[in-house]
Amino acid sequence: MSLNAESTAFRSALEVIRAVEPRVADAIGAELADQRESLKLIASENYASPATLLAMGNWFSDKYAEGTIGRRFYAGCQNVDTVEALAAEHAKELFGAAHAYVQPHSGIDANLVAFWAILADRVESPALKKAQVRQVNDLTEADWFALRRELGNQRMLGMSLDAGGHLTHGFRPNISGKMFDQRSYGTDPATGLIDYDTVAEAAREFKPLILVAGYSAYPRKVNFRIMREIADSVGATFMVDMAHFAGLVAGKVFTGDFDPVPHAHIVTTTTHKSLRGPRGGMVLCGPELADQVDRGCPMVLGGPLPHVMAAKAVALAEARRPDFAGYAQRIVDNAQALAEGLLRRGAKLVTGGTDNHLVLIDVSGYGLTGRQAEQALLDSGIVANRNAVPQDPNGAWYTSGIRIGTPALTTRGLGGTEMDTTAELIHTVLSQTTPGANADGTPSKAKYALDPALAETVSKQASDLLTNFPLYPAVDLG
Ligand code: DSN
Repeated sequence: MSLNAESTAFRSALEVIRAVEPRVADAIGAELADQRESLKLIASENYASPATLLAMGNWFSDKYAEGTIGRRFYAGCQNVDTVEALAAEHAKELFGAAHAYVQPHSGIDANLVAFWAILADRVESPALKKAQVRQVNDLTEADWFALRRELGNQRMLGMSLDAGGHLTHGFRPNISGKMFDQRSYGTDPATGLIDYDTVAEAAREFKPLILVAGYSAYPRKVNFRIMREIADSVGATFMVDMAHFAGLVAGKVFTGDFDPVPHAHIVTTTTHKSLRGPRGGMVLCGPELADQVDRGCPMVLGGPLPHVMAAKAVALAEARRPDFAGYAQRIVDNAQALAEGLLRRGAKLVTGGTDNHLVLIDVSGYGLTGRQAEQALLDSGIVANRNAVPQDPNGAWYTSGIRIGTPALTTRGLGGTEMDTTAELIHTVLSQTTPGANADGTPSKAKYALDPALAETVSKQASDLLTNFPLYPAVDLG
């Protein structure tokens, strides 16, 4: 029997790797087996296409290409220029953006590039201006001191971590919460929704340089038109981190007021979540910030990863195909089916449902912490992660929530019926798990009890659910 192209490619790659370090080849094979068998509900994960994966395993990895197209610090970058230009072109077309910078290695890197660009563009600092026009040798020590003082302490207003914001949006333990004078906006305690009047009031009082919107764990749409009006009313630069929902923007599920690209001054994203590309980041902006954004490497980033830029070009080309819109819509349909299935069984959901790709279960309704619930689900073959809920009494480590998302299972082809079964499995595990106690009898936030036989039954049901939806069906490793 002749093998298809994907099987041949991956088998050959593993054979070559195995000849050098068989344990790495084994681990790669084991990872595929594990991913095939588990019910992956991590809202930020997905399965990139074989073409995207294969675009990363090649000699582009050997090339240094600091700088950007037309402004490289290394010679011989003509082929890197080709893939970088292709990725940027696809990104601009896909999102309707004037400029795309495809070098960031991750979402955090993309956000740091955006912060730099905004600071460089907006901060009134004569020393910075001098440094910008490359008169760095003319700067005195006093200039450098002034520059550091003026660049630091700028104001950022972002969504708080427990309301669903990302740690890079000013969360104190992150660098963003240390380099910026930060304030955060939360959600309405009664509804769990963003209250735009409260955001506007916070912006009026605080007068941030940067207003950040975007989230990792907010299960609703954000009205970016209103957020831009708020930013404009206080002279802030409006930045959107669309890492989680970039696939929904690409697939035109989020349009009009809910598409960040026409409303934000600058948009950052990862490429590996709902967008279904390689692990990496990206920045989109208008012409006014483009020059500063393009200085991302080596200003902020280490050398670009040309092999990942090649894979970004492939994945973005895939996202421009007509079928990607159907995929994006199915992500949301599945999340809503999952939410309805959970609600029907009595689960408590933050905001009472979802209109994006994720659902946030408040597991205090089951008498559990997020950590206990996460582990009990894992024991039962269900991979999801714990997450804070608004005003979480258990903090960001133990948490009171479980975040589940549908991009990955939707890629496998699961639909509404399977989402209902998934809701049943999750509810069964959470309702049968009981919190444990410490040795001194005090309640533990980590220990729990779950009948191993039940965990095994649910694991079997979870894996049965996947049998009709093979992962990478064209890839047979033998
Ligand atoms: N770690 C990503 C997530 O899971 O949401 C965000 O950085």
